[in-house]
Amino acid sequence: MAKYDENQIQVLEGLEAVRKRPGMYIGSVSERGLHHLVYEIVDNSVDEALAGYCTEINIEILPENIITVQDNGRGVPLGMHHKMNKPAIEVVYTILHAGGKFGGGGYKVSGGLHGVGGSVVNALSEWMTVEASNGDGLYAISFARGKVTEELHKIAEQKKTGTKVSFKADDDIFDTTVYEAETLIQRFREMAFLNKGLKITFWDKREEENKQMTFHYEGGLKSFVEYLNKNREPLNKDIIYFETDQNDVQVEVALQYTTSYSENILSFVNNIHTAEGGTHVDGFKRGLTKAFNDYARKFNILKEKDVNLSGEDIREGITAIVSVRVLDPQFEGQTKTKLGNSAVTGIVSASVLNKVGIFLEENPQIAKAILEKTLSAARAREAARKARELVRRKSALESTTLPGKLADCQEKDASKCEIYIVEGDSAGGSAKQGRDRRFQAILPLWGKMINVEKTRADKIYNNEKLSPVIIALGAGIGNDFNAEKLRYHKIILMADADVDGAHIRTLLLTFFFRYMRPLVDNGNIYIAQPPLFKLSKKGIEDIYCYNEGDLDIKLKELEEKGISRDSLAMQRYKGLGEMNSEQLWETTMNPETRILVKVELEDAVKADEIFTVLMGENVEPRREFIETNAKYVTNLDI
Ligand code: 28F
Repeated sequence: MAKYDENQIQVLEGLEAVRKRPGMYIGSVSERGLHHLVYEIVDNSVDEALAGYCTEINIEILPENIITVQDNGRGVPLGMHHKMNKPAIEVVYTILHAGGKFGGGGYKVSGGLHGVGGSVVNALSEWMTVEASNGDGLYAISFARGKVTEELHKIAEQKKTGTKVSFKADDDIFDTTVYEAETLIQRFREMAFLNKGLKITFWDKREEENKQMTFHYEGGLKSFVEYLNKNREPLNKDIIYFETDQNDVQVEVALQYTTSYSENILSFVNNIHTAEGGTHVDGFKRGLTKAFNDYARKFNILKEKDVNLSGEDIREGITAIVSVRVLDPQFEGQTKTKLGNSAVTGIVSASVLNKVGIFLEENPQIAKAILEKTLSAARAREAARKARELVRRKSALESTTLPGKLADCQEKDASKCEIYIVEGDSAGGSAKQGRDRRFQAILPLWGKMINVEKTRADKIYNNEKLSPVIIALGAGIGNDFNAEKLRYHKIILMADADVDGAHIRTLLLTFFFRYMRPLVDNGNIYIAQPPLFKLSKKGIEDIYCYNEGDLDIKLKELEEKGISRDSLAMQRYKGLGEMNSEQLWETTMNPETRILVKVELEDAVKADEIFTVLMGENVEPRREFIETNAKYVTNLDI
């Protein structure tokens, strides 16, 4: 009978806690949580790289979604752990938070969900095997759901050091155990950018995929900025890059200006993407603004009496990565991705002010080009403010200047209201008739709208296609955006399933992503799914199908009821206009029967890239993107 000393009990309690509430440790048991398992294990190898011992990490997905991660670090120690009287390798992979790999001294910089480490992955895996070599033989230990099934034993002679972890996620825990290669690839690419010189290889060996990629960037963050700007026109050819190390805070920054109007700053703490920003970003902005204003005054681009250039104008067109490493990061915010350490602000601000100041002095022509752009942004913002004042005054004067085209709803509580933004007057007409006017408003849009990716804020306000949307939603745009003033909590885009419909939908989504970002982050935006086919036959109710798969299922069901396919009339819908108001209500607007797709942005980097490619200046990357992705497009009306 194995003696249950306090160590075993600690292990069992830890595993119990993790399996009972996995969401507490990996965020969720959805596909995102599944992917976190991989990130946690990879983070252990990245720690080994940060300590200077690992130069390569290889990740594979095997058939049946088995993951293997291998590094060429020192190998998890095989010796007895001083306190736990069992091998360190077992401690690292079974005791919660045993990660503190380098104790107090070194950096425990692994991130994932703030260093829960390999023991959580072990607890949530049907099985896991950890192999390690410290230089005199390869040893292995195996587990099932975190419990040892095979004690540590030697499996081969091996001089090379390193660690290899293989695991299969537990079907009993996760909604899905099928990995999405593209999502993992995004994160591996990011890890390689954040850890310059580290080579990460990925191989998806599942039959239908067989995808192999290698990420290796000697340029680190510089390569990251190049990657983010690959579809933009740079303003300064070479990328401004520097790293500093002060009071246990490592700062690494890369930035480049382009002709775009958006501000694109990505920030990381100990390799964790801080989507909500924090003190490192505040410090970056403060240092940057001061560097440019000091330079502008020193070289008389700003006169004594001129007001300072605003941070917002200075950051127009910037792509920047701010990556810091701190010993004890304090994470705040809704999704715990905002850095709270106040000391970091001053450290980052000082290093940015110093390094950017030197760069501007050494590159006057680049300084001039950026400042010219800043000054025109300031003028445009002033014009936009005036335009906004005009719109506001106009709407203040005739307080009901809601756009004429808007058929508003009766309900006044915005959380119960929804607005359909409909493409085309005909569909708009039948939507107005078919809707439930108590809580559904209709705003028909027609023709092409401007592409905000290529336009500055002042043009947005005056655009007669977009201003009805801005006024109808009532929450303003850009820095003025105020979610409290939103008049409808559901904004539903309803357009034809053809290329024009897709184009107007993409233009609207680009506009929302660039100028009303909280709508996207808070999940206010939906896409209506009109039916693609209608099956009809005398004596039975019309049957609507929403895509090819749905059609096959419905046809099979009818077949089983003895109704053959050729006894049915099948209509393929080319556009919303082909439905009358009852059909439109029944199939696409009635909350009981409709299908809505909520627009969610999993990954801001990916979304930014898509919007820049699809809507940006350069044609070439767009052609490339469409050619690469065309095979995924279904039902494209030719
Ligand atoms: C595929 C996953 O887990 N790699 C790891 C190491 C290396 C050391 C270590 C890990 C000491 C006692 C805490 C080796 N030599 N890849 C990995 N590589 N853990 S995990 O040490 C664990 C600490 O418990 C290591 C000297 N120092 C550290």
